Formats: sequence, C-alpha cells, structure tokens
Amino acid sequence: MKSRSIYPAVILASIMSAATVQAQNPEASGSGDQHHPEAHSSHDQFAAGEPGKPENVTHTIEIKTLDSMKYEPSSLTVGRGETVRLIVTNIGRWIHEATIGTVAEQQAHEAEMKTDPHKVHDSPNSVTVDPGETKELIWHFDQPGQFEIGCHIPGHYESGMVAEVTIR
Ligand SMILES: [Cu+2]
Repeated sequence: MKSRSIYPAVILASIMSAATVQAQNPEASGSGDQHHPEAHSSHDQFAAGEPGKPENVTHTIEIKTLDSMKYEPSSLTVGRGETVRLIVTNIGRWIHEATIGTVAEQQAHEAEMKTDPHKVHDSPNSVTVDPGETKELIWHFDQPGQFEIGCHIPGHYESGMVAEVTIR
C-alpha cells in the first residue's frame, strides 16, 4: 500500500518539468521580436537636453512649488549650452514634482502618471518634493527652443502647474 504513494510524486515531478519547458518557450519565441528593446531605449532620450554634471554647472536657478498650482518663477530663460542647477523647493503643504521636458514629453509623463499614480520616482529629468523639501536637478540644455517644467501629481498639470523654459 505504501509503495503507491510514489506514483503521485513521480507524476507531479513530470508535470512540473513539463511546466518548466512551457514557461521557457514563450521567452524563446519572443526573443525574435527586436521592437521592444528599441522602444525602451528611446524612452530614455530627452528632447530638452540631457542630464548634466555638477562640475559643468553654469547657472543656478531656484524654483518654488506652490499649492496654488504654480511655480515661482513661472518662466525661465537659459542660454543654449548651459548646464543649470535647478533647486526645487516645495513651500506648499501638498506634494509636488518638477519634470523638465518638451510639451510632448510632459503629455507622455502625464499619461504615465494617470495609469500609475504611484509612479512618483525621481529620474534624471524629474524630482518629487514633499512639503518643505528641497531637491536638485542638474540639466544640460543643448539646443534652443521652448520647454516646460511641469508637475504631474494628478490634476496639477491640468490645472496649469507649468513653468515655461526658453532656451536661446
Ligand atoms: Cu504640483
């Protein structure tokens, strides 16, 4: 009678090894698709410039986040090729953020935050500041144009929480 208990164990083992093979197959067939890695790497390109190095900073700008859904100042002008240290201080009582980007990048980030409101990680072009907190962004603006600093805490960008950045 006791010897029968061996069979379920053998069957279970063979089912598990079959499941392992099945789990590996989708990966093997998926490796032929080269589109996904490219889509990911292009996401990390920034049209407004690139992350800057502290030793290259040529211009320091302080900007405050306000609960009135504004930045102070609400517009900045920077010379082309400058590396800016942006010191972001939240003087309000709500959480805010500051994301540097083109209008298209702001809209993409806005859509991302709507899908996943908990996605408030700092990244090279974005900081999230709690009330009373100060954080820095160092950014190299390598081309002329009109960019934005936007707050993507849900509802804020829609309410006009944007600072215009002119690079000339
Ligand atoms: Cu905000």
